[in-house]
Amino acid sequence: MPADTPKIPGVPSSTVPPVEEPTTPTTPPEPKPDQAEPEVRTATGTPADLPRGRAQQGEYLTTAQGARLTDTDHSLKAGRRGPILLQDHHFREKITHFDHERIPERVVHARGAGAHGVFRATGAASSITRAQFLQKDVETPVFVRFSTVLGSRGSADTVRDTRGFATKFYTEEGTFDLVGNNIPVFFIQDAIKFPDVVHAAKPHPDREIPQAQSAHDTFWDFVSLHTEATAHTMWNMSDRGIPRSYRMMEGFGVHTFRVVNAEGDTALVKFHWKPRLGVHSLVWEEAQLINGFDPDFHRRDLADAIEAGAYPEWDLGVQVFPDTPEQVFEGIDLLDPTKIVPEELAPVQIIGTMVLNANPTNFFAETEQVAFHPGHLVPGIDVTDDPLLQGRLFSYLDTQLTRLGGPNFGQIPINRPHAPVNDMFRDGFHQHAVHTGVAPYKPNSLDAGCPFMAGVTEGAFVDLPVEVPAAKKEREVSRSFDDHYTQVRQFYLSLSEIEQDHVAYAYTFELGKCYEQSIKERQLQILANIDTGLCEKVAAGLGLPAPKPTVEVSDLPQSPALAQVGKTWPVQGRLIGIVADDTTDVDQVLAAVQAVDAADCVPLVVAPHGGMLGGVVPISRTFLTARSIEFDAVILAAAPADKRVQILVDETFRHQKTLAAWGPGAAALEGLAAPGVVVADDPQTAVTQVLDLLGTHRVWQRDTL
Ligand code: HDD
Repeated sequence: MPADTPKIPGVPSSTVPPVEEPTTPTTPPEPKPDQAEPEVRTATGTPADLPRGRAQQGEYLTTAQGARLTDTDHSLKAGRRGPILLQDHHFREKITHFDHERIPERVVHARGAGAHGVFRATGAASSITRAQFLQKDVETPVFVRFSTVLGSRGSADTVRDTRGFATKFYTEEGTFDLVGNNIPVFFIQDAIKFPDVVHAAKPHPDREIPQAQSAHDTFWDFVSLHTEATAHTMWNMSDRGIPRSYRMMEGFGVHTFRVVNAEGDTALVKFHWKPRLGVHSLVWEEAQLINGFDPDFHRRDLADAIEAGAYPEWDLGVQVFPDTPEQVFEGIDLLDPTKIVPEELAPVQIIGTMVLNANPTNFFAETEQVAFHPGHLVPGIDVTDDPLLQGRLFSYLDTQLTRLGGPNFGQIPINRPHAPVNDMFRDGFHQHAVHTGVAPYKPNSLDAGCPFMAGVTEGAFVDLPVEVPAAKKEREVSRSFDDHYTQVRQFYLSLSEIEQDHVAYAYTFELGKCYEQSIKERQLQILANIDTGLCEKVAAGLGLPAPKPTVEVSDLPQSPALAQVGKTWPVQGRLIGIVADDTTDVDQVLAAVQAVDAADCVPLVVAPHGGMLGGVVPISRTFLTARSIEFDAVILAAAPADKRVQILVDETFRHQKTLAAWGPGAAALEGLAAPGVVVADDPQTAVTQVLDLLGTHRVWQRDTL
């Protein structure tokens, strides 16, 4: 502030000493070793050597045009107490930019989390596809975005919903996007119904509630009238609708794709992602609590795991079918996206593995601006005539024009192909390239005819000359799409009894949130057609009579691959709470922490206060900040008489998680003798038993919900 600034009558001068400007920048801290920097792509597709760690790297704050600034805290006013002057170009530039910081959120899948990684092919697919990135030992950089479907960008993570699982492979032959979900079937068979299902499932247009969930009248109104949605709806009501973690979800390409090998032979395939950690879910009460206590649960879980070096991995697999003119396999129409092909009929053959090993550097630049499109195909992979896929081929390109502000979204760093681009596209909003030359057209002579067309031997994408059956134009689907129930019954009966109970509970919850009696009755009729037992359970919960089936649904063989419960999985990355207080033997707590750590799990010590326990063990959570939902298991090294610890124990028990104790901690488990409640002699034994029990995810024998 200049010393001669006139004083305002009646207002004392500031006594705060002026800040010295500009401040001297200090060197940014080195990134942690486990925070490997994701590759930053530039206009030419080569990694740029950009510094990281601070928002601003330069010495002085400048305007957007590079002029150095003296002050960014005060607008230019006519006197200290006067109006702001229109001439304040810095104020207007700063606020205008801020006003436009948000872009439209995705109309669906608005809430998501992304990560960088690498895909390595086994080569097993080389017999069916010539795609370069699927040949033996080829490594391809990837970016994956997981998402919920219904909620807004700021909505909670653990709602009951489908999860998006979209992967961008930056291959040497161009970008391939596999834009899938964690559920292998879809609500509709024809893309023209997409606005209907989305309008029905999104919050009601009058009050814009409820947020991010299907438990409301319009959703159930639609799906109870539109029975082709029955399969997807039941998958949503199953535990698949509330995954424990993005790292523990399967992914499905849903549609059938057509692949072609080097000899020109074609086959039909369905893509599957198989998580190395297994498929696991939350329980509904837990999911609801998480929405309040940690709405970013899935986002945090993914980022924390990657930062800790516990890189999540998935195997990519394909089910392969002969490319017959009918495109039907074992009676299942491969063009119907509401149907699966059970793995027992067509095993999933592993063709590669994906590792996610780097968090995005900037959420907006990467996770928000990434643009997927099922039409981003590479030579060797083509689409089929699935009417849902055909419609998607239009929608994804179209939506980016509004969301990312024009046709040049492919130039945004995260969307830039790693293959050379010579597209002859010019101009348009947000054009970043400075194209040279005068002949961006073909044919030309001024550029000596360049660029040239490629043939198969030069790695061109060739549209496969697939026969289209002689047909008339009509707004119809194939009659083979008509059965909306048989596979749904197969899915339900393939689940374990526990999972079936969860399904019944989920329907009862969701329909219980509807107001319209007729909607509940209509949905009960659908359930009666699938399974009378399921219908009776839900009807009893709703206090309504269970209708009789109106159609006869035949029994298909069960598909054990559809069930989640009953298998054992690796436990790496699981979070284990260790409750202690100032009376606890610190060496023993340390031994437990080390044993958990040695198993590649995460020990989180919970104590009455923050800081260190006995000056030795760092405390991760206090009784105030800890809640059971964060832990996969809880070990008690003490039994403090604190209500919050009691809640922690109660919830952990209710949610079928392992509880263990040693020494004084045993008192906290008194009266809880049940499977999965372990009292051990020492910390090591307690940890070993917990890790053992975690292999099945939950203690399913304990029927506490
Ligand atoms: Fe879609 C986004 C998956 C049918 C129209 N979809 C979107 C995303 C995923 C899926 C994972 C988020 C991508 C990201 O993270 O940016 N969608 C699916 C699957 C479907 C499906 C597996 C069926 C098998 N979608 C579908 C249809 C239509 C759309 C039938 C329209 C006719 N989807 C869109 C969209 C979105 C989108 C409006 C919103 C944002 C975006 O595309 O980029 O165009």
